Amino acid sequence: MINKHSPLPIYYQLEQGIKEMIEKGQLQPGEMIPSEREWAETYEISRMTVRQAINNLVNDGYLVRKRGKGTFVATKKIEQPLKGLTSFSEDMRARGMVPGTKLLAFHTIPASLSFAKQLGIGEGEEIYEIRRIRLADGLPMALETAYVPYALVPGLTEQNVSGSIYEFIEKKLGLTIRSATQTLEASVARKLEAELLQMKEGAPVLLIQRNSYLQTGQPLEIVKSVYRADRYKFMIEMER
Ligand code: 16G
Repeated sequence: MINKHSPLPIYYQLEQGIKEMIEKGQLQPGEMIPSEREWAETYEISRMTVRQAINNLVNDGYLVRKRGKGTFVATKKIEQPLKGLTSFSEDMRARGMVPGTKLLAFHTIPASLSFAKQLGIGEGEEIYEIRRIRLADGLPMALETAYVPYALVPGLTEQNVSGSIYEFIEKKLGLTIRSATQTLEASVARKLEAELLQMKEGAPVLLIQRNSYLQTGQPLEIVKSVYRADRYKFMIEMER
């Protein structure tokens, strides 16, 4: 794994080597990796070099450090294609995972001017504010806050929004969700977000905003989400 005559820095070679062991399954998610001392002795390199490689892998989300316990292989990130307009529940089920929801807030508020414009309604008209933690196999993945015009789905209940909103809108209300625009930006978890997503304050997150529309062209929702960057990566297919 380490070639001391290579022009590549040794920490980099070790980093790539460990990554390869993870990709090939020689090191499994949840498994504890050897200690710094063990790597250093096995490859006759300095502990400083080992530390640098491991730090990089921790920062990139391949490894996690647990204080007083050791360093472990991280759970593999969910690779989410940005292609079809799918719901969280559909995405998780397609991966053989069980989608879940923890409802944090569900009420109506008057639309601000900005929300009203985006939702094609008048300022001050009622909109639902639905705040949910989305879970996959019981683990928190994202924090979502959705804004939906009240007049569009007047009968929404706590029970409906605790399951799949898209399923309710399409199967129960017979509306067709047609298109969406989505933006994605990097940020860090604030205190409350970190608590809700069970991560450290300041850890990297992805902020996603989706505005989706019905077949009629009517805006359906504005959803602002905070995704754990250690659990997700997004994939875009391109053609030229
Ligand atoms: C996804 C959508 C969100 C939508 C939700 C419906 C993103 C970034 N967001 O999480 O806009 O409201 O799915 O999921 O993909 P549900 O049908 O499971 O409630």
